[in-house]
Amino acid sequence: MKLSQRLAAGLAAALALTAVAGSPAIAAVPTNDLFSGAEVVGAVPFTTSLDTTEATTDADDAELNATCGAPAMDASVWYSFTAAADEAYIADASASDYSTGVFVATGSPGSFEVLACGPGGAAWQATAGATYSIVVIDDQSDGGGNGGQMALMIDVAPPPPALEVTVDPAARFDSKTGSAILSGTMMCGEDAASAFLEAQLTQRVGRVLIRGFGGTEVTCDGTTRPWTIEVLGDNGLFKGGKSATVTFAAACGLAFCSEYFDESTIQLKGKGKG
Ligand SMILES: [Ca+2]
Repeated sequence: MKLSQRLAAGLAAALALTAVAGSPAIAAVPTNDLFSGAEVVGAVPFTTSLDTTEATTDADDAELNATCGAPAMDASVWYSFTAAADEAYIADASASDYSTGVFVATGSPGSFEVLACGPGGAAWQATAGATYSIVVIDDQSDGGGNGGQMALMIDVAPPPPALEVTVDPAARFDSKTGSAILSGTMMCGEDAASAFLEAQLTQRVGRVLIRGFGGTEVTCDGTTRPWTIEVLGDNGLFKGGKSATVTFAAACGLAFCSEYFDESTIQLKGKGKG
């Protein structure tokens, strides 16, 4: 019993020593730390994993961030990608074990033009034959550290989710509360990562322009569903009659959003069946 325990402990210690001796004292500075060493990306889909703990930041990073405003630009690594076709692409580093930001730019130091940037990833419309710098940074949103184990995927971007919205030409209003209840239908594709539906209602009541704003939760599963939004006037009660409404909806996928915008005049009709 005791012997086997000692053996086990000794074996574990030996393994630990081997592990320490077998790994480098520190991670190396990535070869694509700088613009000049950018790793060329061949065909997509492209995936890579890289230890960026020794990556550095410099003035080129700051130039890119001048138009984006990431909280930090630490541990940047560079990729160079020449698009094969006029197509939308996505660079996604969100699977990394630290908080990343992704920049996509054309040009070179001193004349960068940033096309897209965002936390975790960025998507952009590419032109066949054009070369893009794709830069993954540690944006420090997680509060510290310098880089980590980065995971990057570059591929043709998925299309925006499907989105269809209708707004009913008549809405109910409740004379007690002065609220209007707008309605309609909405369908958004199940590939939507986020979606919303909002409405603004304005109505002239006497000399006053009553305004109100409301929104509702939406479910994106490809099914057309009815929606209602209750709108309370910010500065008075809505009444029966004509009213102007602006409805805005969006459904966003991994890369792009579909948007819906409608401006119309609807009828507010009294609550109840008479
Ligand atoms: Ca760098």
